[in-house]
Amino acid sequence: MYDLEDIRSQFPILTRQVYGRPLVYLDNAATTQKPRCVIDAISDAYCTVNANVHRGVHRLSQEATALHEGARETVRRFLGAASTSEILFTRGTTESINLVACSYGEAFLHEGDEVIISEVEHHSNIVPWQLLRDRKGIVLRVIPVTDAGTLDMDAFRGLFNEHTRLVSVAHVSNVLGTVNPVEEIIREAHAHDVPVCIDGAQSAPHIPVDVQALDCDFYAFSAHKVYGPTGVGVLYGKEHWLEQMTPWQGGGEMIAKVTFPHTTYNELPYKFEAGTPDYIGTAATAVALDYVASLGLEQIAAHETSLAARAVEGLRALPHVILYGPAALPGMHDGAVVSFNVEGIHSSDIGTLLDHQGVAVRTGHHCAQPLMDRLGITGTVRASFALYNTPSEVDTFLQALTRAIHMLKG
Ligand code: 7TS
Repeated sequence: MYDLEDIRSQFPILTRQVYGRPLVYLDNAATTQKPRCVIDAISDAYCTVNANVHRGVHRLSQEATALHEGARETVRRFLGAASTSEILFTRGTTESINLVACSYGEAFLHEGDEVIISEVEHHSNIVPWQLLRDRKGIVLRVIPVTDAGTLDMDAFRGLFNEHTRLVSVAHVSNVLGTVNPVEEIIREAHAHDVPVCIDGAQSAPHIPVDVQALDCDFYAFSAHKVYGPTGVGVLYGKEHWLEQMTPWQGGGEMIAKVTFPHTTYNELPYKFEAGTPDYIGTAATAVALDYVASLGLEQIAAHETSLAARAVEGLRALPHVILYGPAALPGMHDGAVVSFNVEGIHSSDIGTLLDHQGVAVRTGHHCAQPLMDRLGITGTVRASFALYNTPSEVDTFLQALTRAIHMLKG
């Protein structure tokens, strides 16, 4: 039973007011709010077990290590990975993708080799590959987006050649909410012996993911978008690849033996985790993932999708509103994100008028400028839903938007 009132009571921030009105937080694709159990986990860890991990003979360090490594096991379970040696902790999706670009890039990519990305990508799945292009002379190939906001799969199939070495694509678009057909993408890429990296920043909070069933080679997500703390990310990588990849950062933890002439590296996953990890953050991440699992990602997704459908229905009925992506088509998409504009009005003007009515949305290019170029716009207003949002909040958002449109368009 999905008890919204009980769920909301666990998120302290949801009781606050903005400009004298109850906060309606619809910027969840940027970051989610935190339940009390996650906030308490951070405070409890600092109050009771704080000590550096992996290196202390003393009791506190052992307990902190157990929490940190226990969190790795929780992430392994959350993703359905075969082993904790395939679960690397990072600072976020961005760092996870940079790790793949640097370490996989160093080991496997040479001048003239090709990496396939797509036109819907967040900048964090574009720029790391451009940096690699500038270092190594690789070539980027881009899957075009159709007018419906979906990936052009025929064009995708046509991008493969003997130089293709990696496909790196978003599971869910942070702008359009489109769920990309990653199963098909992975099947196609593997048929060409090409591994696939999935940017799961927007799917981890919304879609149950089993990396073994998906058979992806890498999968990246951020804890802060799954009700966990900021500053913690995850990279899942198949052991087969991770074993062959070189570390991208050097320091403590990632070594087996250091001498001036030569250093050998630690075993997985530590080889890729230089320096003191955010063990307080990983402990809180585990609490967040357990919280999500206790509610059930299927139920969460069904709830969020129904909120998005309600929003789309309301938006369609409003004058001057232009919807983007699958939301613009009859039938509904299954994401938790809706992007739109009001004819002739800058997205930030709408965002400001909504904010003054207590409704938090994101406006602008959403770190996806190439997609904006494709759509021929500079930005959108984006409402994105989470497990604690309510149908009545959607209605408040629609009423606030109606008022904003009335003010701006008369
Ligand atoms: N990939 C996608 C698809 C994202 O949506 C984001 C963040 C990232 C990568 C980067 O995640 P980070 O945690 O490393 O920053 N997306 C957004 C957004 O849509 N609004 O703010 C951040």
